[in-house]
Amino acid sequence: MCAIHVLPPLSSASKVHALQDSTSHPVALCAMFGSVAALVLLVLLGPASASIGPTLQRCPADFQLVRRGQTIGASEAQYIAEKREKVLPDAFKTYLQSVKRTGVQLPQYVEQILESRTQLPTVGISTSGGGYRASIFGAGVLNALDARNSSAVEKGTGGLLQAATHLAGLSGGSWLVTSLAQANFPTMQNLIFGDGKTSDYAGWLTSFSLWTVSTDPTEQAIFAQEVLDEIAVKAQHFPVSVGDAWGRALARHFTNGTTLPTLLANTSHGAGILFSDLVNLPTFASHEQPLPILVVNLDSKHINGTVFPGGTTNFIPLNTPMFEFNLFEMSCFDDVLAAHTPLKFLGTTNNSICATGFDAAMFLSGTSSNLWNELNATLAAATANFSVLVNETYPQPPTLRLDTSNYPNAFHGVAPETFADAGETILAMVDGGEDGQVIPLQPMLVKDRAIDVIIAIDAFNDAPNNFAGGATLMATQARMQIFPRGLAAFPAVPTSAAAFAAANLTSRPTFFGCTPSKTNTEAPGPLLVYIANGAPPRDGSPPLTNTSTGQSIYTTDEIQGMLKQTFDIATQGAALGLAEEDREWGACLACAVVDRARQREGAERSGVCETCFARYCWTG
Ligand SMILES: *[C@@H]1O[C@H](CO)[C@@H](O)[C@H](O)[C@H]1NC(C)=O
Ligand SMILES: *[C@@H]1O[C@H](CO)[C@@H](O)[C@H](O)[C@H]1NC(C)=O
Ligand SMILES: *[C@@H]1O[C@H](CO)[C@@H](O)[C@H](O)[C@H]1NC(C)=O
Ligand SMILES: *[C@@H]1O[C@H](CO)[C@@H](O)[C@H](O)[C@H]1NC(C)=O
Ligand SMILES: *[C@@H]1O[C@H](CO)[C@@H](O)[C@H](O)[C@H]1NC(C)=O
Ligand SMILES: *[C@@H]1O[C@H](CO)[C@@H](O)[C@H](O)[C@H]1NC(C)=O
Ligand SMILES: *[C@@H]1O[C@H](CO)[C@@H](O)[C@H](O)[C@H]1NC(C)=O
Ligand SMILES: *[C@@H]1O[C@H](CO)[C@@H](O)[C@H](O)[C@H]1NC(C)=O
Ligand SMILES: *[C@@H]1O[C@H](CO)[C@@H](O)[C@H](O)[C@H]1NC(C)=O
Ligand SMILES: CC(=O)N[C@H]1CO[C@H](CO)[C@@H](O)[C@@H]1O
Repeated sequence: MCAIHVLPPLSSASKVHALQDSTSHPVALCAMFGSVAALVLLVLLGPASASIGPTLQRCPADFQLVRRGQTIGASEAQYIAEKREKVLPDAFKTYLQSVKRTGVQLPQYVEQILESRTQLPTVGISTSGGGYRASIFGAGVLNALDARNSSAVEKGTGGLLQAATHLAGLSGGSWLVTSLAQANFPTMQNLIFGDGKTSDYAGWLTSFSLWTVSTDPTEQAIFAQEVLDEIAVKAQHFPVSVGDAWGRALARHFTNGTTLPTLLANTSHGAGILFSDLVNLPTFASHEQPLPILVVNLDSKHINGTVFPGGTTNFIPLNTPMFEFNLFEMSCFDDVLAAHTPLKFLGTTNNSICATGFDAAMFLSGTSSNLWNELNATLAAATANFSVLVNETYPQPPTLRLDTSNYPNAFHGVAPETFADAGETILAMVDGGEDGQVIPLQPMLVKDRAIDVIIAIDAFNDAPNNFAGGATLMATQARMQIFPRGLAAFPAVPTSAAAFAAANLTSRPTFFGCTPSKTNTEAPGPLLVYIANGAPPRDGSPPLTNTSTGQSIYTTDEIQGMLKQTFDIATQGAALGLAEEDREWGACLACAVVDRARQREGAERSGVCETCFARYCWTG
């Protein structure tokens, strides 16, 4: 159980380490919170550091607060169309070259589709939550799909990342997606460790914890003071809560503006990096980056429903509408709301006075990873003081929740018959995985996105020893029965953890949706390529990828070890019943990537694709 200190001694890095072995959720949360006491100290300290925040001004003449419907916005449509035109033809050719290096003979249709301009598949990647473990595992899979990694190219998987159009993350996965986007799409090595050259971006700085940057109380207090000061400008016009402080703490790991030597310096630490501004970065201007999407849950007091069983952090009923932040909009694609508001003007609630600067990248990512609403009375005591501290500095109305990340409700009055929170002035948002869907799949089921294949990366800890067990796919399957209208079909998956385990679906890559139902051939929905952190390495070496969710300090060696094992998971496949790697895996993955395009053309699956599908498809 986690120790709660009223005043020093401060929770030290070594104490955080001591918590690592536990798999229990409250302890994981404890480790994330680090030292509450140190934050109490900060009130004793002096003056403000830099504060950047949203401002209010008259709205542009053509401003539209809400767009309705289950379709994507014009800006996204344009970005994807331009990417399709300018980037994808070469990206898929490069990917095909990588697949062909394995020497496996591909059916003619695979090459023909990947070399065409008009029949190219649409690939989305969804990367799960699970704290730093999930950030690292997700990065490891992206690395195995990256054309810039020559080992990945040798394996026949390199290049798929460059051919993807959408990249969704939630919670720990949102840290990966946000840092990757804002750092201008570096390689995974440079993303995690920095490139040692740019002074702007130094990597994830995993040598210090999320809340506890130092064992020295004075240093820790300086850090805490800065975090609190950095939300001063926002607090002038908007509600603030623990979610704002959390975002500022996370920014010291996942954005530009922080290096180890300047950790405590009065510099920006990424304040002012807006999600909607990222579109101006060079790799977005050139359409190289997939469109980043962060998923969050609404913690509504108006919704009663069944909480999906199984996951340790499941808390939000599955019948709650869910939200995403893409580069252009905050969106709800569920039919009960089906509404969108421009991200650039997040914080706005009418058409006359507009907020800008509200969509701070790490505030959004901190929302996607905000688990504070889950704390029970015992643990609430530990964080109450933190929330109280924010509230003492910037007093909030008694009705405002201090445990959630709060957004002025742009959808006030929208769909009052079906949207439970239409009457609320604030939308209280929390971690995107709290409904049990810990892989952000729903953005890939938006029909208008026409995703053909989802690479679903699972580093949740729903199985023993912090491994992934498939519960998150079951949650999405269950939710699709509650919100079926207007979304693409989700492939059938098993309905029990035991079934996942018995069929080894988490210990090797698995394809779902290989045989879409005959009645549904018009719109079969995407094929799912599921890559899970499900088992120790087949070669018998000690598993490194199953760290606890609460571990937030990692050495370089630890991370490199995890990346190496993840690389093997994502590049080796598994020949059924065999211990060694499947040399056809690169080809098999390509077969999955083109399969919906093949179906559209009316070609028959053949050659290696037939045997691959026999090997990797779950058929129920
Ligand atoms: C609250 O969390 C503590 C710490 O894990 C646990 O011992 C206690 O049983 C929990 N209480 C409830 C009501 O869930
Ligand atoms: C930090 O810098 C800002 C300007 O960037 C300044 O207003 C503030 O006083 C500084 N704080 C400290 C503690 O030096
Ligand atoms: C490719 O990935 C492997 C495995 O993680 C790693 O050792 C290597 O450094 C990577 N290469 C590049 C160029 O990033
Ligand atoms: C962050 O730093 C990288 C590396 O210097 C740079 O390419 C990128 O443009 C920066 N991003 C932002 C949002 O300033
Ligand atoms: C939810 O359940 C609570 C307790 O049973 C009840 O008081 C409340 O009215 C219900 N709310 C809705 C929206 O059904
Ligand atoms: C519009 O929103 C602003 C900022 O929240 C508020 O101050 C103003 O009163 C609102 N105007 C109307 C007409 O509701
Ligand atoms: C926050 O502070 C205000 C003003 O002191 C108080 O009225 C309110 O109840 C506090 N909120 C919470 C949740 O404690
Ligand atoms: C990782 O899995 C192994 C079993 O394969 C287990 O012994 C070990 O305790 C696990 N590590 C963690 C941190 O859960
Ligand atoms: C699952 O894997 C084990 C070896 O790890 C093997 O013995 C068993 O046959 C596999 N089961 C299926 C259904 O493939
Ligand atoms: C858990 C904890 O630290 N609680 C403290 C919160 O702050 C009050 C005074 O402000 C203390 O009395 C509690 O012990």
